[in-house]
Amino acid sequence: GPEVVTVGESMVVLSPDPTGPLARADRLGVSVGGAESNVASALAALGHRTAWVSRVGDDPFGRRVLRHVADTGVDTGLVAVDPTAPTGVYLKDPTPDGTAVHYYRSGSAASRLHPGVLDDPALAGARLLHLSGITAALSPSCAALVRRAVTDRPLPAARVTFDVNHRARLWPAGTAAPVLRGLADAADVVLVGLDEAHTLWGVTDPDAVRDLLPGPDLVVVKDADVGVTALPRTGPAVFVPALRVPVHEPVGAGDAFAAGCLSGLLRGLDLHHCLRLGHLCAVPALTVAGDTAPPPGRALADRLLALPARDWA
Ligand code: KDG
Repeated sequence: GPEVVTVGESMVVLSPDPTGPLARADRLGVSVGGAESNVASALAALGHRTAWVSRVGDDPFGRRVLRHVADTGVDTGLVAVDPTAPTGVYLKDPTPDGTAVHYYRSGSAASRLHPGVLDDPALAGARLLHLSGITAALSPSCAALVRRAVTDRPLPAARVTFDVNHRARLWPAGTAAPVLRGLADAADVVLVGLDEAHTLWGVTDPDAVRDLLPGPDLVVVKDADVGVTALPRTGPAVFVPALRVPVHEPVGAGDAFAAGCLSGLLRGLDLHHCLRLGHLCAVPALTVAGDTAPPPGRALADRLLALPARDWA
């Protein structure tokens, strides 16, 4: 069985090619995106046996999503194909102020994911179950799935990791705030952006995030191009500055960071090196237009991980 299981919706992504405002685009490039399959792909590239649990429509975009994720080395054997609901789609609208997204996903096949999808015996031995707050916004059955995963622990041996991933286009902050806080507090490891923690909960520094979320063993607070702070339940907080790279488009970088950080936890690295591995994995995703880019290979990553702290960033 897999070492890591991720659950969530993935979609076909349509983005103007060449890049520019969607309203004036003549051609759209086609790719695949979805926070939890992005994490799964990066973890597979880092050498972890990883399964992605989801649902797609019985349609060309569903086949495209399945083929893309399987080609990254992720086990897609537990992705259901739904003959009566479509695969979701999202469009990117790159503007000078950043990239906006437009979703065509309500009523999608993945919105019919439900709490029973984690009951397959093939998953029972997994060490890590990764979820995000996106799924909680998709439908009542998806919300119940995330709630059950963090509270009932259907994969008994798995640490539950939760990326807050507030998507304002799916639900307003006022609605999302208490739900995401409850889910995050019930997880073992939480990843959250300081910007989204501020939008959701009004907090402005990592310690305040930790005070709001006393439950997890570890809370990882990401502050964009500044750096990331890991706040364990016991022991001191650890900060690692971000690497300075030319950012092409940040969508997907959070997923790559999560994968690196989780890989470090699975490998038993200390928190400083877990955060470094997260940053290293985020670099390729930051510097390409697509949502995903393969992380650095193991040999290069291990050399960069071994740099003395003064040579980092
Ligand atoms: O983290 C990147 C994701 O947001 C993107 O790939 C699409 O899953 C997605 C979503 O729901 O926004």
